[in-house]
Amino acid sequence: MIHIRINDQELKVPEGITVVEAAHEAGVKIPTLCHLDLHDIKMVNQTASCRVCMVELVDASGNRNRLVPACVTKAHEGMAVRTDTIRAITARRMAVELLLSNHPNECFTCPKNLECELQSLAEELNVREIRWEGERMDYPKDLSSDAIVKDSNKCIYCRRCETMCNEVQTCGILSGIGRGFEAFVGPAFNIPMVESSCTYCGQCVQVCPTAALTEAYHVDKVWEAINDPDKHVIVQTAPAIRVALGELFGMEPGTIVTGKMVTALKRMGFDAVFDTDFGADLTIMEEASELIYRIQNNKTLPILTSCCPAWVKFIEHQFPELLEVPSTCKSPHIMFGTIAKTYYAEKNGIDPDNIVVVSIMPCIAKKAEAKRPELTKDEHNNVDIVVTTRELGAMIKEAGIEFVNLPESEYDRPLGETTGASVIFGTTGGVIEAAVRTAYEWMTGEELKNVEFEQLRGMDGFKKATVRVGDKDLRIGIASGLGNARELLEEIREGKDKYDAIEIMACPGGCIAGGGQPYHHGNYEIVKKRQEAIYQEDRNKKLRKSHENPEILKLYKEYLGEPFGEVAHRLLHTHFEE
Ligand code: HC1
Ligand code: SF4
Repeated sequence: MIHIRINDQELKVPEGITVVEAAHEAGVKIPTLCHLDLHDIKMVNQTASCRVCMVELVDASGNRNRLVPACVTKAHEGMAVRTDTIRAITARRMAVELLLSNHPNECFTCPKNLECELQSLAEELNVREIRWEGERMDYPKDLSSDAIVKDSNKCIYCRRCETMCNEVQTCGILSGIGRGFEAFVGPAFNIPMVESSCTYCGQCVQVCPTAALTEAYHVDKVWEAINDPDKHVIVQTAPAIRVALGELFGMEPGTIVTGKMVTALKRMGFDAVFDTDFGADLTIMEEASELIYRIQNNKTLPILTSCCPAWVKFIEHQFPELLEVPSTCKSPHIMFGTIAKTYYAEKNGIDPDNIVVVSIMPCIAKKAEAKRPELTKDEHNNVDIVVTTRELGAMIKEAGIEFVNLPESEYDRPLGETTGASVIFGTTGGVIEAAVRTAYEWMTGEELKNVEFEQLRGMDGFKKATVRVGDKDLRIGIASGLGNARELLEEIREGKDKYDAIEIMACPGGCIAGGGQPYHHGNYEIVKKRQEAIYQEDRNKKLRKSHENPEILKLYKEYLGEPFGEVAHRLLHTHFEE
C-alpha cells in the first residue's frame, strides 16, 4: 500500500492504482470520457485521448505545478493531487469544448439524445459556450448493413469501440483512420460495414459514448405494418427484454416487466403478442434431439448452440473449417416466425403473405440474421422486422403509454405457454442448462429433480463443467464474448480439450448485455441484476423443462410430427455458409 493525498484527504491505496481509481475510492469523481474500465469482462480502454480527466499535481513545497490526465497517471508514494482547482476545472471544460467545436450540432434529432455521454459531460462541466470553430466533416452515414449505422461525423476518437472489437471480441474490424479533425474509427480502408467481417454483435454500439455507432432504426416499418389494415401483425419478445425494458422508464435494473410489456404491445395495436420463449422451448426440443442423435450415432461432437447470430457470423468468417459443428437449428425467434407463417396461419385461416412478424430483440445482429438469404428464400420470410429493446422503449414513449403504471397481461394463446428453461436463454449458460434439463430426462428416462445447474451459471466468460447424465459424463463448454469463443474454438480445432456440447453467446454475459439493450454505460452491476432477474423469472414458472410445455407437445402432435423428424427438419433447421 502507498500513501497519497487527494484534495484534503489522506489515503492509503494499493500500489499501481491510477489517480482516477484512487479518487473513486475517496469518493471524489473525476469525469472521464474515453476511459472505460469494464473489469468484469477484462476490458480497459486507456487511450487518454479526450483529456477530460485533467487534475493538478502538487509538489513537495505545496506548489501546483503540472496538469496530468488522471486516467493514465499512476499513484505513487507521497503523491498529492488536486482535482478541484480552477486550472483543472478549466482544462476539463476546455477539452469538452474542443470536442464540441467540430461535433455536429444536432442533439435534438440525434439517436443518442439524452443518452449521449458527451452531452451529459457538457452539462456536468457547465459548458455554456463553445469558443472555437473546428473544421466540420461531412462524411456520409454508412447505412450499408441491416444492423449497424456508422456516423463518422460523431466519432470523438475515444477508441472504446476499437478496444471492444479488437481486444474483447477479437474481431479486428475497427481501427483509427485519418489524422486531426478528419480522424475517425472505422473498418480498414473505410470499406462499408457490410463488406467487412463485422459480426454485428453490437458491443461497439454499447460502449460508444456518442451516436457514431448505433443500431439501424426500424421503428417506422413497424408502425407502417400496424397501420396497414390488410396486415396481421404478430410481435414476439426475446427472453432478455423483460428484465431490461423497465430501465428505459426509470425502473431499477433487473425489474421483471413481462406483464406490463405485453399490455403495452397490445395497446400499441399488434394483432397478436407472443413470446420468443416459445421458440426457445421448440429449439430445445430440436437441439436436445440433435445432441442425443449425435451421441448415439457417433456423429460430430461437440454440438454448438446456434441461436446467436453474431456468433454464427463469427464462426463463418473466422473458423470456416468448423462449420459442421454448430447445431443446424434455426434460432428461436426465426423458428417462431416459421411457425407463425405456417401452423398459426393455417389454424387461423390467414394468408401467410399478410402476416408480418416483428421480433423485439436485445440484439442488433438479429436484424441482419432475419435478412440472411437462406432464411428469406422460403415463400414467406420467417421474420420481417426486428427492433431492439431500445427501439421498443422509443415506440412505447411515442405512443404516449405510461409504462410504469400499466396493468399486467398475458401472452396470447396458443403458442403463448412457455417454461423456465426458455427464459434462461437470455443469459450466458442458459441455453445449455435448458438443453441439459431435457436431454437428462430423455437419456435416462428418469425425472430430473433439481433443475438448477449451478456449475453452468455465473458471469465468467469461459466455463467448463461436467454434468452426470445416467452413466455418461456430459462435458460442457460455455463461452460468452467472442474473444472467449475464439479460445474455445481454438481448443476444439487443435483437439486440446474434448466437449460434448458447447454454448457460445457473442455478448459478454449473454443476451442480457446485448447491443440493443438499454445502455449500461459501462456499469456491469446492471448486467448482473438483469441476470439475477432472469433466474428469478425461471423460478417463477410452473413448468421449467421445455419438453413439458403442453403447447409445444400439441404443436408436434398436430403439425410437426417427431422432434428432429422430416417436417421439423424442413421447417426448423438451416445451414451455415459464407
Ligand atoms: Fe437471445 Fe435467443 S436467447 S439469441 O440472446 O436464442 O437476441 O434474449 O431472443 O432467437 O430465445 C437474443 C435473447 C433471443 C433467439 C432466444
Ligand atoms: Fe466489432 Fe461487433 Fe462492432 Fe462489428 S458489431 S465492429 S464485430 S464490436
